[in-house]
Amino acid sequence: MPEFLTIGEPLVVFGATDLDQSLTDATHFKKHLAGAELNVAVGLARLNHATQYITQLGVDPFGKFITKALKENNIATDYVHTTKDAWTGFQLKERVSSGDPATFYFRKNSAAAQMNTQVIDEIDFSGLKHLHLSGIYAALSAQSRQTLQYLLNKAHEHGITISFDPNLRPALWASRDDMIDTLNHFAFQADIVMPGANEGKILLGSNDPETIANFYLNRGVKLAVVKVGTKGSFAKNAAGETFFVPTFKVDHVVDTVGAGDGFAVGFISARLEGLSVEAALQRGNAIGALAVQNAGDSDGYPNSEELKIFLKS
Ligand code: KDG
Repeated sequence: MPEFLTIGEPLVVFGATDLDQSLTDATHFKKHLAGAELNVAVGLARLNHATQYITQLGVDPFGKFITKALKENNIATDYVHTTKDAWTGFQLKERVSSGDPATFYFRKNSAAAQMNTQVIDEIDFSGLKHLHLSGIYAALSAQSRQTLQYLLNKAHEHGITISFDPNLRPALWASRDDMIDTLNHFAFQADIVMPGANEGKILLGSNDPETIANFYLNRGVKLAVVKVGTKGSFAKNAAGETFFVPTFKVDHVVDTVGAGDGFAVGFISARLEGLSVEAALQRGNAIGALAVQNAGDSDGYPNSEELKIFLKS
């Protein structure tokens, strides 16, 4: 019976294989699976957590590629819809020797952006323990924001814990103010909020982990988890306890995209398994470190055995 649920827009990403070439100049690309919430679903399923994913695909080769990948990754497809009226989104991604790669989206008015609240009405919430949401789905359309709010309300009614990763993507928003207001509006309704410290700078004007945590804890969030770049991860709970776990050293970073979602996989899966906040931060850091050593967003996410070996080493 599924215990983990998420909603979002899956993407196909064409990652350039030409190093340090702009998207204009790169000529070779490799196809991977992407989409922040889908990354989290892939990671949870790989760690044997029964996972449901709500989305909508176009009737096109990208949609078929994603459906195949969902099945290969043991993600339930009961709530994966299709429409003939819109395409599945995709994006291009640079390959860079340092820093974050530039990306370019082809996703406006995509199939996933057009899901409405009816898709939520068909969900069987029995047995579900955790819902993970991200600000990317909130950025897609007025309809996606309405659907997200409806899902949040239903999850609250059913007593399911909710995590929210703001996942700031300014390119998807009409304005910076709209982005900040909407993301904080959703964040305040979650049990666990997990921004990056640099996102805190934009969302509330500070990149100090404890200031960020206090901002959300003072507004009803139970646990604030802050990813502090290459340093580690910090958490503070409503009782005022603080935790910090440093990151694992990575010798060769291939691609930073997907590391934040990998962190979410580690943190959420550990909490679902009853581990402490500290152990959850450590597992989050571990999967983030594994993620950056591979080109695809989720290609480096481990199964239970691989995770055990990495943590031992
Ligand atoms: O977090 C990784 C995502 O950025 C990537 O998979 C693509 O969902 C995506 C987005 O909208 O940026």
